[in-house]
Amino acid sequence: MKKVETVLCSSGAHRQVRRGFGALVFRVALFALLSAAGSGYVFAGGGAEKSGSSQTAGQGLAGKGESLVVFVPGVVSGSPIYEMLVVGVQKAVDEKPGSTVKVVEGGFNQAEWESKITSLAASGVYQLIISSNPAMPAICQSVAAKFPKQKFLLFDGQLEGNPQIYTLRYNQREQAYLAGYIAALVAQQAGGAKKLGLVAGQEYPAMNDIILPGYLQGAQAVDRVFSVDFRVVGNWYDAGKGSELAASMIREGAKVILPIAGGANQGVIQAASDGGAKVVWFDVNGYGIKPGVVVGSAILKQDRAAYEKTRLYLEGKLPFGKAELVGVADGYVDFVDDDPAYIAAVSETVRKQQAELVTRLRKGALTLREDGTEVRK
Ligand code: RBF
Repeated sequence: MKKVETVLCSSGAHRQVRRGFGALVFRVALFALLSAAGSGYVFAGGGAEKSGSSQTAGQGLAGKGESLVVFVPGVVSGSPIYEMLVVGVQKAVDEKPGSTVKVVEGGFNQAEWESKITSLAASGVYQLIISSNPAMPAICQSVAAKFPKQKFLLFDGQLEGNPQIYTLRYNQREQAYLAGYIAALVAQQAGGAKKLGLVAGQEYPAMNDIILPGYLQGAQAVDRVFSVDFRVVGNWYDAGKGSELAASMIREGAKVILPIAGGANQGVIQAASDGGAKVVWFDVNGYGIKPGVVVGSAILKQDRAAYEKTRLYLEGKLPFGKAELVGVADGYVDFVDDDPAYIAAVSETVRKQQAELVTRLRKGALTLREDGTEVRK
């Protein structure tokens, strides 16, 4: 395990990290889906309910098909990882006549998620509850114990050995490494301080142990001198706070910033645009959001995974009890290098260097374990 030193600054939400040795298209598709006939969409967080007419409770119980529910731990809008989840599940359901899906937004109060999932399970309506984020396996495990027939399909989290739960998570060490590598190459070419930024919605084990160190590791593979200024918004929606944190980082020398903060990402991109800094996007292709400012997109294929695993479930073949991990070589994590806005924003020299890394990862010539160990073939 590689060593990561952290220095807490006065704000408590501001860290310098240095290792010593060492989509727009989606939104359109999503809203088309959600407004299409047959899409139930319930805002459990805000209280407003817009459930679709054809997604009625009880459907599926009479052998007509399966009733599924997507529980979004937060809100869909502004969080590409959730947008992809909804799109993928909906596609699988659309292909299976008689099956239905309802999307429930759990809202930002994390303390309410377990009781909301409990209500969904207690209703007895949904054969499968689908969700996504690293906090969900523990919550669903506790609900599963009370409802032994309830099944769960969970992404972006891990739990093995519970016969009611299947999980799939992504190799975010590789995803973050790709982000750190392009960020450092771009910063290096810009000259000045070898300093990057990362703005997170909150701290959680996957962030602290995998994403942040992976980002730093990728940057230091370019030059060991690189450091990462890590700051935390404290929620997944506050664009004003995101902008404030990013502006402060830029004043202190950060050249490229990686925002992983849901709706707060918009503030980061605005501050970068105003302050002459660049942004690397995470989870989906972000080049179109601010062409010229977004210089990299390290993506997850959560739409693909959600489609495939929901389909597998509908075919009766989802291996409950298992926990899968997928990375670049498996085709579920990648770097978007063929977008015209990437080609226009980043010099050929830098693109060539990034391409070498991307190719090695895609071919499996290089893989990164989650603890950061590099495996070369
Ligand atoms: N990512 C988002 O984009 N939006 C969210 O609302 C969001 N909420 C999260 C809540 C918790 C409790 C945790 C642990 C993570 C959350 N994430 C969210 C981060 C997400 O799981 C993932 O790490 C990032 O999207 C990077 O792939």
